[in-house]
This record gives sequence, structure tokens and C-alpha cells, in this order.
Amino acid sequence: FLESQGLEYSVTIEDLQIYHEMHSIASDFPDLASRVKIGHSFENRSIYVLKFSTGKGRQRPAIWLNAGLHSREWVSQATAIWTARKIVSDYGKDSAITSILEKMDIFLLPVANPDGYVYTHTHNRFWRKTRSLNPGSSCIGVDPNRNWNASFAGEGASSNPCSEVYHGLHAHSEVEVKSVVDFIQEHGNFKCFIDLHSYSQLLMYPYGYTQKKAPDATELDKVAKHAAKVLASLSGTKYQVGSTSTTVYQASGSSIDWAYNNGIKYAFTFELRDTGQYGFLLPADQIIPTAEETWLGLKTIMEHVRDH
Ligand code: ING
Ligand code: ZN
Repeated sequence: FLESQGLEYSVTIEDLQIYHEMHSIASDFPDLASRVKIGHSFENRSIYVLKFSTGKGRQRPAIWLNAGLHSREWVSQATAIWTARKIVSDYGKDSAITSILEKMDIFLLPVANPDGYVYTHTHNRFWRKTRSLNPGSSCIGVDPNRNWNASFAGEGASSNPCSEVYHGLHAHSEVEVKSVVDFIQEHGNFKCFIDLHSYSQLLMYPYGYTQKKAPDATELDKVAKHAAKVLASLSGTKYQVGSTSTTVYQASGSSIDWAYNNGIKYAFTFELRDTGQYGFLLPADQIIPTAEETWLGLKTIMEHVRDH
């Protein structure tokens, strides 16, 4: 429809409220939050992270909060931006987030796949992948959660560009993935990587690419179970906990497996609300309740990282 109206470029990412809110948070709290451009998307949209830091000068140990890798999972981007506002408003008031930020920096990426996110607003609400062109195919996009260098192109990913789980031509072929990889490697001191998706109410840890247990599986399971319990304490939302491959399905090339294999021990994926009644079309009145309960789970994990 939009194309037929000649309006296909009418929604730039800057038109989206979530980009305005990132800018507002950074300008409202200049001593605590800053906006960092880590790269640009295939269609040349800026990729911004919000950096929350109370320390000056050093590469403090850091936490990466990722959201929106899959564009149609709208409650994940929404939860991320709510979380950003929560961090700046609770710092100095809530002892947990205050003490976390005394020791560590938090980097939050609310829209990891901006082209897909715009496309879900303009053309297809259920678009999952990036919007990159695949040479020799008329199908568009790569699954950005199969494109990381962790058993790339293994079990649970497809070599068919038309598939929703197409892994791409090579690891980190997607500029959106490469931008995160380069930033994290250049920084060199990340301790925790959390990726927000929806839906299914799951809290998972590596591995996805194999049924084998990760060396730290016992500790990660304990942390995740504790986080799920604290999350449920707010309004009773039940999460299932386990490794990706044993909880959903085998999936190679995922973000948290890459993080884990690159020395970031505390690597988790949340699958937020719901369990399928509304799925990706979660009603608006569930957005803030989802963000509020997720925040309790995130804080529980971050407190564990702080103390270990
Ligand atoms: N689910 C995830 C997916 O990428 C997942 C499941 C999580 C796979 C972590 C691998 C690692 O398929 C959704 N809904 O995207
Ligand atoms: Zn997803």
C-alpha cells in the first residue's frame, strides 16, 4: 500500500518515538546516560546504544542489554526503552541499580535491527529478519540470530535465503550483527550479555547449537531460576528456564552462544510475554507490566554479575 502511494521512504527511523526517547534520556541525564552510535544498518539507519555510566576514564566491567534483533517482537524494543528510563530514574534511589552502576557500565541497544523495525511499521508487521539483499535470490534478509560466529551454519539454521532462519553468506555478514561484535570486542570487558526476544516466557542460557552442557550451565541455571522467581513475584508470570537447545530447539549462530564462547559468561536470552494467546501482537496494556516484571529479572542477573 505504502509503495503504491509513493510513500515507501516516509518513515525514517528518526520518526519513531523510540529514537526520540533515546535522545531525550541522554539529554535529560547527561551525567549518567549518553547515546553512542555503534554503526549503521544495511539501509543506512543509525544504530544507537545508550551507555549508562557513573565512572570516568576506564573501561569498567560492562553489561550488554540487547533488544529488537527480531523486528516483529515489539515488546522487546518497548521493554528495552522502558528499562532505559527506569535506570535513569531509579539511580540513586534504588539500591540495587545504584550499586550495580557503582561498579559496572550498562550498554543498552533497544533497536538492534532498525530496518526490520521500520518495515514492521510500514509493510509487514511480522517481518523477523534484516532487510539485506541476497545475491541470486529475490528473497530478502538474514536471520540476525543465526548470523553470529558460533557454530555458524550448523544445526537449526537454514542455507535458503527465503527461510526465516537463513544464516547468511558468512558469519557477521549482517552489518547490524557486525556492529555489535566489533563494539564488544573493541571494549574488551563485557561480563554479561542479555538478549530480549518474544514470545514464550522463557529464560535461556547457552548452548543453542548443541545439546551439550555449557561448562557454566549449573551456575547459569541457578541464576536464571532465581531471576525467573523474582520476575514472577510481581504478578505471577511464569517462566520456564533452561539451555536454548533443550528448552526450545537447536539453533546455531545465536547471539548468546557467540557471547558465551567469547568469554562473556553471563549470557541469557529472555523470551518475553506471552505464551501464544496474542503472540507478537501483545496488547498495549501488557507492555508496561511486561517491562516491570522483566526489570526484576534483569536486576537479579545484574546483581549476580556485580558480585561475581
Ligand atoms: N526465538 C529464538 C530464535 O532466535 C533462540 C530462540 C534463543 C534461539 C536463543 C537461539 C538462541 O529463534 C525467537 N522467538 O526468536
Ligand atoms: Zn526473536
